[in-house]
Amino acid sequence: MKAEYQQRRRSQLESIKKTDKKLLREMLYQMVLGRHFEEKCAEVYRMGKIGGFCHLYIGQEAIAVGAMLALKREDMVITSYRDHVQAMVKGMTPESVMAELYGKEGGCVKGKGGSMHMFSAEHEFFGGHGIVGGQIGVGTGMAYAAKYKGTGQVTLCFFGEAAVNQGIFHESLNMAQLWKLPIVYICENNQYGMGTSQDRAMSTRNIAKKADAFEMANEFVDGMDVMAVREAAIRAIDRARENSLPTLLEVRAYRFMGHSMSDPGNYRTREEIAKYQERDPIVLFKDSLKEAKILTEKDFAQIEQEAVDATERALKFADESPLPDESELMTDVLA
Ligand SMILES: Cc1ncc(C[n+]2csc(CCOP(=O)(O)OP(=O)(O)O)c2C)c(N)n1
Ligand SMILES: [Mg+2]
Repeated sequence: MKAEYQQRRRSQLESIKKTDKKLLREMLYQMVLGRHFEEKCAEVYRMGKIGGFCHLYIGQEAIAVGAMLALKREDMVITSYRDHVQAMVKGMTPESVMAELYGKEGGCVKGKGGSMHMFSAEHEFFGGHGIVGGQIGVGTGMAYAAKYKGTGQVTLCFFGEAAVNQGIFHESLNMAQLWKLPIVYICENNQYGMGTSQDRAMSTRNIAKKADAFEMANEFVDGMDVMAVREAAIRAIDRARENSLPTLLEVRAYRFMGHSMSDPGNYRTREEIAKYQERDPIVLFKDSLKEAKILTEKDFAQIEQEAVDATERALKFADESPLPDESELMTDVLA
């Protein structure tokens, strides 16, 4: 494990040297904010301030940050119910995400969506979807629309590894390659679909190669290494923007927490979780930035403080925001 960690750091260092320092700091900040925001969510959920389903992103921060900070502002993103951090990395405020979690009027969809349904058309963020794999079809349609209208937008479509077993994954990839759509499919392989490990549900470990069946470009990426994710995302986004072609990225990470707040996680061992926590993507990135002399412990403490402050402001905003008015009951609802 030690040798593997050293190897990752060496390759991360190479890539850090080629990247703008301000951007590196922003990447670290977004990862730390994502982690702290989600830890606070768990805390206030237990206090009863958040109701319903709530899926945390802890351990997977390098995927959203590595991929999304390689986008242009006008590019589009769609994801599953594990969506709080993706929404913030796309530019939505922590206030609007936390108030949504609280079911309050100040939330990004006025408190009517909750944890699984973050949306903001203004930020080109199209959910937040509870149906496993549903966003793969919708995201493919978004990419089709962008191509049809000639907007030049690229779509990033995130989904879990369990969604790959759904028919919609295969139907969508076929169409995307056939119609040459500007989309990047990002499979966040956290190795579990609820309590079921990938090994128990899929005949192969190799998800990236499934794209070969459609003659689609594909790559396997280390999801603990934010720079590796960024580099693979840039290659895929360029392919979409320059040549209007899709890519499938399989990004392997690990879900540090249970599937949702109601999951005690009895199906995996403490040892297994500890093994992955040893390679925490935030610690890895921080250590590499220190080695590259781009960051000091003091800078890191400053970044952590900024993340704490931003989360505290979001919690205060959500607490003080009113509940939605009764007159909102039937607005924005399709029946
Ligand atoms: C069509 C459908 N089937 C089943 C479910 C119940 N369900 C919710 S999450 C989940 C597991 C999905 O795992 P994965 O795609 O790997 O995403 P992760 O939760 O690991 O991010 C399942 C089976 C659902 N929401 N939708
Ligand atoms: Mg999964």
